Amino acid sequence: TKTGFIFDLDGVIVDTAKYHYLAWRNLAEELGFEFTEEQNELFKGVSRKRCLEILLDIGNVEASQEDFDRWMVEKNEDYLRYIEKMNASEILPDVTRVLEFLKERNIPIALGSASKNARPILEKVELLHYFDAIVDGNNVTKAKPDPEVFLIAADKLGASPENCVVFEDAVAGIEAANTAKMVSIGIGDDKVLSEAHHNFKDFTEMDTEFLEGLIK
Ligand code: G16
Ligand code: MG
Repeated sequence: TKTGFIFDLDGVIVDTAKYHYLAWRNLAEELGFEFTEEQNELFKGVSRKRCLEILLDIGNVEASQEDFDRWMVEKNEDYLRYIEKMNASEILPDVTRVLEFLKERNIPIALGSASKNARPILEKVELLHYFDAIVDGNNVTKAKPDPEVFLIAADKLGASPENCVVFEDAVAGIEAANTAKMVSIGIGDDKVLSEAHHNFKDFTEMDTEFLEGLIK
C-alpha cells in the first residue's frame, strides 16, 4: 500500500522548462553568447544557482560575486514575467485526472521540486488545493540527486519513504527517489530515465489499473 504520492513540478505537472529556457537565453544574449534549447536539457531539475554556474561555463564568462548575484535576480525576474501569464491550460495532459484519482481516495499528495517559485506556479494553474505538502527550493539544503527533498515531503505527509511514490522527469530526480527507497516513476523518455522502477511517456499512458495497483 502506497500512502504518499510526490510530484516533481517542471516537466511533470507543467512545462516551465520552456520559460526557464527563454529567461536563460535572454541573459546569455545580454552577456554576448548563444544558449541553445539542447543545452537547456542540462538545466532540468537543477537549482537556479547551479544553472547559472553552468551557463557562465558555457559562455566562458568570468563573474564577480556581485555579477553572479545580480544575474541570478535578473534571470528570475525575467522568468517571473513569463510565469505571470500561466493558466490552467498549461497543465500537462492527464495530470489533473491522476490528482483527482488520488484525492478521491484521500491519499496524501506532496510536491517535491527544486524550484523556489513552485507555490505561485501551482496557484497560477489552479492546482494548489490538491497538495497536502509543498517541499521546494526554499526548503532544501541539498539538491537532487540528494534525496532530501523527497524525504522531507514523505515526513510532511506522515508516510514512510518505502510507502511513497515519486513522479519525476529528470535523471537526478529518479536517482533521488531511488536513494530514498521510494517507488520511482519516470515521466518522459524511458531511455533517459532507465533507472526508474516504471516508465511512462506522459500521464495519458498511465491507466487506472496501474494506479490501483500502486495503492493496493
Ligand atoms: C525546476 C527546473 C530547473 C530550475 C529549478 C529551479 O526543477 O527543472 O530548470 O532551475 O526548478 O527553479 P527556480 O529558478 O524557479 O527556483 P523541478 O525540480 O521542478 O523539475
Ligand atoms: Mg522536473
